[in-house]
Amino acid sequence: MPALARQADFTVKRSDFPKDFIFGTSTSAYQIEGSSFGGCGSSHWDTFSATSGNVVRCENGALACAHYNHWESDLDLMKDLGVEAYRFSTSWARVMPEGRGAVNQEGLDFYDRLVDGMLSRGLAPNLTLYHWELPSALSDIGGWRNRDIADYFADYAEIVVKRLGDRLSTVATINEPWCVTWYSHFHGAHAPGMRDIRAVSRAAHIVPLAHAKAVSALRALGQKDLGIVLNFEHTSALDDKPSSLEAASLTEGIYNRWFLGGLFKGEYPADVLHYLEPHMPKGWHADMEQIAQPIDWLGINYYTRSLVSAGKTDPDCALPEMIGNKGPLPRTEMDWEVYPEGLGYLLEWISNNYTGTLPLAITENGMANKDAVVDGVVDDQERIAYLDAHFKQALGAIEKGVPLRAYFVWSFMDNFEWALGYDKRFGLVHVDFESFKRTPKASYHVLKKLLEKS
Ligand code: GCO
Repeated sequence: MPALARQADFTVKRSDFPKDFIFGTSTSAYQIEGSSFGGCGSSHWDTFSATSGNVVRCENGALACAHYNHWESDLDLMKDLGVEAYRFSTSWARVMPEGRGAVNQEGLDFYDRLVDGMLSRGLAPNLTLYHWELPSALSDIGGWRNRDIADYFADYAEIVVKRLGDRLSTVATINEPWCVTWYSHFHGAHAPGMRDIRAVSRAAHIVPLAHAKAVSALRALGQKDLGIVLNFEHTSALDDKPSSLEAASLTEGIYNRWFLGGLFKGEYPADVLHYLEPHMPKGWHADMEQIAQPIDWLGINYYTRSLVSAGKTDPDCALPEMIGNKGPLPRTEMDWEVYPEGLGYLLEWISNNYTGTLPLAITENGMANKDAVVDGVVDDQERIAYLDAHFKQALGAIEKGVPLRAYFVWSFMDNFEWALGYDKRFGLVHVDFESFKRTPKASYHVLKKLLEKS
């Protein structure tokens, strides 16, 4: 496998981007805050990670980066970096420890201070309402398989936005529905760790429904700039075999077309629906109009590509087996191939086929790297090369007329990388998970240079 490219500086310039283009960084609550602080309730990630075999060394988000206690200096570092915006999330389990009913005032007060802290440092707050901390009490009653959760989510969204909404630049309902549904209810890789066709079929409809109910509730409050964040992989067939082409097309349908179809066309793609419909909640058709109600922007998370071939499927399986393969490209610490062209392709494909003139934002892009502090320095030149190549793709898309408005690097700092625990470092800032010391990496310093107003 070829080595990752290394690069000491960016080749793109700030002035290559439109004047009002927004650069930001991104994090999520469970991955950084420390869920043991401040009266936060139990979430399905706390119990999933405590179950051996699910998360490396059973690591969890109890302490994470202790951002709950270090938020002021973290925001100072972000201000110093020179980004204009910060994409953060509120934890449902922190705001409502039982998922409904009582509010943990201490939790809401924390987010209130955090948002004020962003504004006083010139950082535009971009909120995500669900980045995966489903309260355990809601998991107990079926989580995303239970239609009632959609209403509870809308109630939670209202409570957060009533408190913070007057100061937010944008609000995203749900982060990465594919991960919330397929990765968590069919592949079993994320909480709640299920592998069940009925579970995923229900969740794949109830998650968009929850988004829609939250959008309706927030619109009624007069909240502006409402969106959702979807993740995409560039998907193609491993080879020319008809079975590979078929498997790639179905994978692409599940990953890239299902949620776009529901949200922007009011219909799920027929090739995927064929497999899911027998298990979907009764009366699902009636929800499609609400699911497809207009939103104000779409967030796109992009990291890598997938080369798909067909597996051996037994006749009684509900869904043919699809295998994701790696090609010959250099890979990050996640073992993900670096394929910047996929970002350019997807931006054009999404806007041409689904979103038209709707503003788009890259809400996550970045890489995990083998980063270590040596003599006080983290020389992550691989990350600089990775970001530079993806910035170029973003620029290319803008030149072709894609209404791309913002780019958020994942992530501001190293954090809890879900099932992979603390080994995978995605940050512009290195975190020592014992002392909680922060060390800006080389990528932070060159990004700061790029962002300096010239
Ligand atoms: C996701 C999440 C992030 C991850 C990041 C790297 O995409 O899984 O939004 O929480 O940490 O994507 O895997």
